[in-house]
Amino acid sequence: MPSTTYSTAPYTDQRPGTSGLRKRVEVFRHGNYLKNFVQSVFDTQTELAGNTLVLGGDGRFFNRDAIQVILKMASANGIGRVIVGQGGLLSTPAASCVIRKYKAAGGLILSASHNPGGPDGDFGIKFNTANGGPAPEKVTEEIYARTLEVGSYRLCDAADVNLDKIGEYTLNKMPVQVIDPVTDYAELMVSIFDFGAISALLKGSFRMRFDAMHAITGPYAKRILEQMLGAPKGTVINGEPLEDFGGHHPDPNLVHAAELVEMTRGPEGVDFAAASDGDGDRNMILGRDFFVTPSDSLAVLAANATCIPAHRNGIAGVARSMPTSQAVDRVATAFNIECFETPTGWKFFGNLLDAGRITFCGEESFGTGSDHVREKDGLWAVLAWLNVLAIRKQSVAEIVTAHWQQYGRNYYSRHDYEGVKSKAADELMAGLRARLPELPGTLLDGLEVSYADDFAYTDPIDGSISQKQGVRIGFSSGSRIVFRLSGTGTVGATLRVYLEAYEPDPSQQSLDPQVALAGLITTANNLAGISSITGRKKPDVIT
Ligand code: VG1
Ligand code: CO
Repeated sequence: MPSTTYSTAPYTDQRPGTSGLRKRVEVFRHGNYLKNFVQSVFDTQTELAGNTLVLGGDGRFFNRDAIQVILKMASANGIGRVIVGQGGLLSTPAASCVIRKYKAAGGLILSASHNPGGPDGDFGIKFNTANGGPAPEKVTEEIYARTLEVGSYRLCDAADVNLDKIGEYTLNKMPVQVIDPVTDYAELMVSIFDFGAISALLKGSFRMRFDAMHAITGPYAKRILEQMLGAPKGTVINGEPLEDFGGHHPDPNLVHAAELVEMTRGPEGVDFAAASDGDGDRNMILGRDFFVTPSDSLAVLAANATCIPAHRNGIAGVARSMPTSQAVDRVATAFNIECFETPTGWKFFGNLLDAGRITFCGEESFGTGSDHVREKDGLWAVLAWLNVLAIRKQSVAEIVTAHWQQYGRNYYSRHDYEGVKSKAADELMAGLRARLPELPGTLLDGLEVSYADDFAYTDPIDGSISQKQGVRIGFSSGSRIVFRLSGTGTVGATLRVYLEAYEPDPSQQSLDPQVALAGLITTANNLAGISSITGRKKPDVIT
């Protein structure tokens, strides 16, 4: 089984976005698209040679084919050993856990997260470093630079590895270990949470549903919630991973998980419901007739961290991505712990977590996590909520409304305009950027602008600088409007408008967010000229 070097022509469109390289499946399947990228990872990440690589994906269409190709390339490139999840499966947080536990030099995770799958859907690949987290910008830029010049790739002509059977294999002398994708992750969860208290809750009259959306978390949720914690069978719905996610967007929000939301409605509604996305790193939390925004979820978990055994003595600090609401900032102030504002994308939390400066972090985009791994973690968030519910013995709505009464409520919403023409989106952002210097001190629809900038971040640990991370307009009332373009889409551009208003008065905290934010929404539209530039009258998705 010789390894052969094949010549190939580089691609010019392989720059990783917010979370790895993401394209239509047909792009990945065509020519050497996948191979050129993987070879660029092996060429630049030289620590992988002779060391362990973790490999797995969310099970979407093309996952298995891609894994076989990567295994043969790993062997030909001198990788020491590959640990791969059975069936080619590993959720993103589980991959992070496995990289850390087995001291791998890195990992390749195959997923396009919450984007649809299937032959006409999306595919993606992401490189994680030895800390288990998404590669920092410096590393993704190295890989990208290599994709522009890579002229050959190496592959060993061997038979496919049997991914379905747990065990040890060799591929042209390289050991391949097919592991159970759930066991290591489940053990980690046991070491963090109060499984006794959660189990007692789930075996009582409390009713919950977990929607795996036919994506990767099905096997994880069934094992942990139903088998280990004793939740009734049927607690996990849509638990069978499917290559096309049943034709749906595996995106846990009010729009795409509408069936689950319905189960929480009315007096017969369940007490608690949650969902996760394609690769298992996102989460949506619902109580009966109650939606917890991801920003509030982070704040509430931070405020209640000591309910969780691993955090009995408190947390070191918190971080949130810039567009995430400032609810957690108020908790940090009250607890006198550090709070960081980072650019969008989990990679920016890595250094802070590694340095022990933060314990919890989160994003408005249904991402919450802690220092247990270096990715956001959907099931972790679900278990964290269950742990808090089990200890506080109150409903989700009671806990969140009490939180607002204590800290004030940050009304929050994100409006997405999808599939906008790239030229129009760029024009809109450029127009906003040009106006930034003149805005501070002026009135916009009667609101005084206190600051207006294009968010730049200096990493407090390694000093690296990331610029142009989104336009922020802050008002003296504490309200905020943020504009940025998505870095994960595959068709045209997606404009995201983030709206936030602070309400300290408990008698004013029960409005529909779209009503509470109506004035800001109009201001945002007028300021950016959204309808005139994009031709859109309303957003495609409101979360
Ligand atoms: C989106 C979210 C961002 C998240 C990223 C990856 O990025 O806004 O908060 O980190 O997806 O999530 P963007 O650039 O499209 O706004 V996942 O679940 O795809 O790993
Ligand atoms: Co995801």
